[in-house]
Amino acid sequence: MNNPALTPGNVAGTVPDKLLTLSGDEWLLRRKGFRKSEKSIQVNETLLTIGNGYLNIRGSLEELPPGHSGGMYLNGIFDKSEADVEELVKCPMWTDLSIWVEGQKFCLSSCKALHHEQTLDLKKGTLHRSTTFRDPAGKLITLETVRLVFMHDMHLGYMQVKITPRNFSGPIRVLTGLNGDVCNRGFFPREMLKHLQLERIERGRVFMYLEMKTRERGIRISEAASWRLVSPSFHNLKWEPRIYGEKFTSEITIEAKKGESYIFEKLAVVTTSREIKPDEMFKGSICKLKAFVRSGAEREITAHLAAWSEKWKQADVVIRGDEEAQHALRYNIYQLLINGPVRPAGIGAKFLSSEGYLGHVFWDTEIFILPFYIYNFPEIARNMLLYRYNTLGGARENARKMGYKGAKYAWESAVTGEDVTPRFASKLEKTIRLIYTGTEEDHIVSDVIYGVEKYFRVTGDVSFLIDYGLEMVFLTARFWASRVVKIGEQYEIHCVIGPDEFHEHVNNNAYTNFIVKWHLRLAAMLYKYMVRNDAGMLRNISSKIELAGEEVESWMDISRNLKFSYNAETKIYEQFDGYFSLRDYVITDFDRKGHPVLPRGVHYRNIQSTRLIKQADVMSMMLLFPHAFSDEDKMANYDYYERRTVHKSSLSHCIHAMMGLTTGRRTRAYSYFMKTALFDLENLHENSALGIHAAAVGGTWQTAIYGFGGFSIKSDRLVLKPWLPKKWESLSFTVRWGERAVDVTVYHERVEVMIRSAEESPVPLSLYRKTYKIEVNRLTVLPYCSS
Ligand code: IFM
Repeated sequence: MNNPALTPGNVAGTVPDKLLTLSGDEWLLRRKGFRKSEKSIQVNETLLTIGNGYLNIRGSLEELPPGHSGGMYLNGIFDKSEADVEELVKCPMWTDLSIWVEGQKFCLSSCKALHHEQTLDLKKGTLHRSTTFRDPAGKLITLETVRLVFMHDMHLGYMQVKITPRNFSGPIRVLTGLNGDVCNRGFFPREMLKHLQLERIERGRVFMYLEMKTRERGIRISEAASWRLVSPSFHNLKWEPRIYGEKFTSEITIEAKKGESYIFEKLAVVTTSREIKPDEMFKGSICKLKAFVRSGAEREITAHLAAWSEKWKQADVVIRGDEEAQHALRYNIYQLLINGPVRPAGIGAKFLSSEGYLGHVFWDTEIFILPFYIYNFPEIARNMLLYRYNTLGGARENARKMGYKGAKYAWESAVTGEDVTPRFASKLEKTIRLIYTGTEEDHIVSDVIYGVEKYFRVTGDVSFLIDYGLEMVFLTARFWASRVVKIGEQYEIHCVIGPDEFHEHVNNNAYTNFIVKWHLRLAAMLYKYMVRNDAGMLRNISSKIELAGEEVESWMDISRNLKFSYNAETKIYEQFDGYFSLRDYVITDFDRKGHPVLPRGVHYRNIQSTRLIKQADVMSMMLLFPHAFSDEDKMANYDYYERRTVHKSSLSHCIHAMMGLTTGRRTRAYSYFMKTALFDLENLHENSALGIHAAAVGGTWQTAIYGFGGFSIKSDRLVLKPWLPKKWESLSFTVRWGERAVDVTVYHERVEVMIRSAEESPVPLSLYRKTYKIEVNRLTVLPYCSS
């Protein structure tokens, strides 16, 4: 078949090289060489993920060598089918490509790589590959690819492929397509879970089209793509589109000349029936594709690069004097930039980088990830919180099922907000056992509200609070009022799991009790504020959820009288009832990677009978509520718990970094920061193959801004208490605070602050406890203090 799209004049030209050239080294993540091990292949795939928060694609090699775990994931597309619980669905792939010469596939597993490198350009959101293969017959081919999904138009994708035969001339077959024959990997080895079924597959003169739908909810996913040789142009090229079941393959055979390069382009459009009516999907996708083909990729790439440049202008954090830290921090910010939901949606604990944790949304989202968006892209933060509002129905169902009132946010959440925590998991002790986080790790309920309050405090988005936030705050407060038990004059919370998941079924976990205390007080205060200031609006909300003043009084009472175990002599908070009577061990040894080594006699099967903890727990409480604890308390608890923490969670290091900075344990703070920042880049827990640790990514940003930058906002005032490691020359960042933008640069001898604002009145700033009035729209230089 002749491909009319290939006729000269019918296609837009190739994209000018300058658009796709790589940025400077400091913006690149280079992965050189190829190792056949499944782990190594999959770690690269995770690290090299590209995306835009709507659709993200793992950085798989186009030929998908054995052991690969390639995948494209769309935010919010979940399905259960034969899986234990709903999981993020692996969607049809459009980036697969294979090259064949005389029956030999050019694949890194069967050919020798004379040179191989994949490079992620963090500044431009592009993934580049360059490989020179030698096949068993000695034929050399260089393959260069660039792929991206567009930041300014979430539905579009682009791939450029350049093939150069180095030492031969002759036919080369190049195949690519749309592959709906994809399965999730499941829980057990070699388990494959099919979540999609074919709805429509079609080819046109210039396009291929595939439409699949999720088996349970019937959400359709369509992909339309064009595939063409753009240089040199041939008049009579053999183009063979073929359909095999759920797979579309489009083959082009070129009569290649030695040393000549052949450039192909694939343009793709991905949509779902959430954005377009099912019966309009085909037409809509094809029209969009045709428009894309007509205007050519150059225009879209230019717009994409402009969108990336805007993102970085807002979000970049610059560390001078420490290249490793700078690079790692930028990588983490890149991850945040490619995962911000463009419509109301959650963010999973592995972002959209894999099926790890089944794509579920945890407390990681509000406590670790959300602050970056609040301070940089509040509209994205709003989308994340709207997801929680939209899942209130599921949260009410969770409470009802467990015999409670109000709304109980799910420990693991997907489409509806009903709890989707799997019943079994292979835990650290390497056995399959029941897990209780879904029924006991209830602090999530207040973690979500913590996110709501923080969002409101920083953005001042009153309409969000009135339209959505209050209902969330009140319904979840109602849950807690039905969840607590009254023992004498005190209230207690029984049978929970705190952030430290080694200890299950415990009573009065300090973190949980503290955040609940805060939450109930907040709910009561907001109610009272509304009574005074907007009684009409309050009436609407109250009648919707049948809320009366007496109920609110009980929240205040519970908040005042929740139990805490604090030893005034030692200043230590007991992590939960009975913790101090457990066997005591401290960590004294560390392995090569700096991980704590369990003391002799302790293993993951008996660790619950010791005081060793998995991750920051009391420390998290002190970090989230810094004003509630004295410096002495913080120091005493840091020193006590840090030695008993084994950091078996990626959420732990950043909390210790920030608490280390607060308590003056600065050297360790830096090393905790680097552990968080390099968590996936160095595959610290050897599980990055299963996806990016999103909480560590958010925690990296927080440690830079809150920790080293010492930045916070306290009602109407800006607070700065920066501290720079010796080798850092400076730290610069910009945050948004309501309508204002705040630029901060910290040097060893001065702190520069510029508040950009249309509102002209000066802003109070506390710097190391001294208060200044900062004139807006002018650079203010203040003294730095390192002690
Ligand atoms: O939410 C975390 C939890 O705190 C520790 N285990 C992993 C979860 C998902 O990241």
